[in-house]
Amino acid sequence: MVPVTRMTGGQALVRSMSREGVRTVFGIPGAGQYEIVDALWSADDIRYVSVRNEQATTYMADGYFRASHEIAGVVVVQGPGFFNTTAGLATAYDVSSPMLVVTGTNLYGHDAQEAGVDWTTPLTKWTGRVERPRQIPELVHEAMRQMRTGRPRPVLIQVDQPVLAAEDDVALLGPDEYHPEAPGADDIGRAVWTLEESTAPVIWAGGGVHASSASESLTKLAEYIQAPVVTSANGKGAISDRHPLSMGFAETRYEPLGRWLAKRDVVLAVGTRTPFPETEGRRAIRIDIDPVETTRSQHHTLGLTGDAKVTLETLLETLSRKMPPRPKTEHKLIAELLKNRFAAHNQVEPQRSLMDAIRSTVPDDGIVVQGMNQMGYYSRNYLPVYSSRGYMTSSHHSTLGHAFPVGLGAKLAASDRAVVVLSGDGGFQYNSQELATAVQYGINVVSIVFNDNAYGNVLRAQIEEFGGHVLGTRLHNPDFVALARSYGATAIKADGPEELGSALSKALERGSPTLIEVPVGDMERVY
Ligand SMILES: Cc1ncc(C[n+]2csc(CCOP(=O)(O)OP(=O)(O)O)c2C)c(N)n1
Ligand SMILES: [Mg+2]
Repeated sequence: MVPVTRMTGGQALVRSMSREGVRTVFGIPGAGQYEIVDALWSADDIRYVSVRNEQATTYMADGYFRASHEIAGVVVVQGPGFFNTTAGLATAYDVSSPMLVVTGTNLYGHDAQEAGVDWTTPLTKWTGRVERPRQIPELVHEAMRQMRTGRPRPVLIQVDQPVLAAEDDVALLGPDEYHPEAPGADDIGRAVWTLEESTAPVIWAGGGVHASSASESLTKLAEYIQAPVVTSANGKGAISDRHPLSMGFAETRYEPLGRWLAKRDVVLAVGTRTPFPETEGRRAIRIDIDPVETTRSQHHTLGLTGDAKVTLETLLETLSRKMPPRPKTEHKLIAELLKNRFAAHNQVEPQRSLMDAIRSTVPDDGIVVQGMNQMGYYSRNYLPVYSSRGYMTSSHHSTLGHAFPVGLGAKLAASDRAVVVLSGDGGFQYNSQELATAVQYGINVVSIVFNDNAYGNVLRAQIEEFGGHVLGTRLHNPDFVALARSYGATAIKADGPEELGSALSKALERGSPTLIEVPVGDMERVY
């Protein structure tokens, strides 16, 4: 028998979150959820981080999950509080980051509610409501199950204030253990056969590799079959870019890489939805936790629905009983291709020198967050990543403004890893107010703000593609160094790669929230 205790809905919610393993909650307190915040006040094992705009809550919970695999809570007031979270929620949905969002039910105003409108559906994997405190433990438990099984994505619980305030007999539950899903033996058999037959396989790794902690298993399989590995942007670090089989980001517009990829006879795609280019006679295997991805129609593709780590391990185990490891015949060829790709004459300045300064300063296990700015775009191709969960992007969502708060969340979850955010002046100002949060909670993220006083990408498009019709892209900016200092952060201006390297190195040593402003001019773009 589960013991029954008298408590309020607010207490039932917080105690359930605590029992289910939630250790951090992001939010802004307010009417409709006082009871939750009050219960958090007496919860010793949950840290409450209040931010300056709810927009940061979901970005932070996203970074928090990606760095640690731990699920954070987000508690926001209904209506505008919730609506402020939605860019982060949509991005988290897109990059498959789960988080437990809690708000009230009157989100839309009466008309919309009466019409049965539910705007949360496209933003969440699952939504639940409760009418009585005693239903809360079961609901939180189900929310965790939704996030810990299948494709991890945000979920939402809606609880009205009267339910939070009401007392009830509540039976608290504990966490469950969830076992990773594995594909059936037949599918494994078919995949093994395809890999055995292959003479030139390539592995295409995505963010799912990080989500299932499959980096080591992927590297082992790659070594056994001697398959070079390319990654999506979010998959960077799935195999260390120091590994002789790593081919880096799958930039097919770089022609030598595109041509090389076109000649591979089997593509083994792991945890990525990337629709790699199809070539005549080529076969593909797609491993994904989400059957939506494994059953997507693509020519000659075998879909394996399951957890990436378990599936890769089963594949290797089965394969190693059937064939010996393949000889290392391609290392030289790969090294040659990469040498050219990353050679100075094939890249642009000042991006290359600035990126080199960053890479040579950030430790191998550091986390770099890519903002939607010119240095960020450049990093997708040319920043080598040496560790799993060491590089974070907003993937297909291309969310300007996410980088700084994602970095804050990542640093909270992984305080022993250096976290460096690549921002532009435009993107940084979406959430610059969270410098206050960083200082208040001692979140020692280093933000590099590349300042061209413009929404530079868009400005360039206006100049190059729209006959110089410049509108809305030149920016009046604050003095970033003074702004950051006024919040109590450390701030410095760095002119050029050398100063950037030394400022970054000092910032990482010092370990305080830091902003480094790097003035830049117009930038060229390749890809
Ligand atoms: C939420 C959102 N709004 C708008 C855009 C369109 N957008 C993409 S990049 C960009 C400009 C970014 O400016 P900045 O951060 O200064 O970087 P820069 O391009 O100057 O390097 C804009 C407006 C977007 N991707 N996301
Ligand atoms: Mg800019």
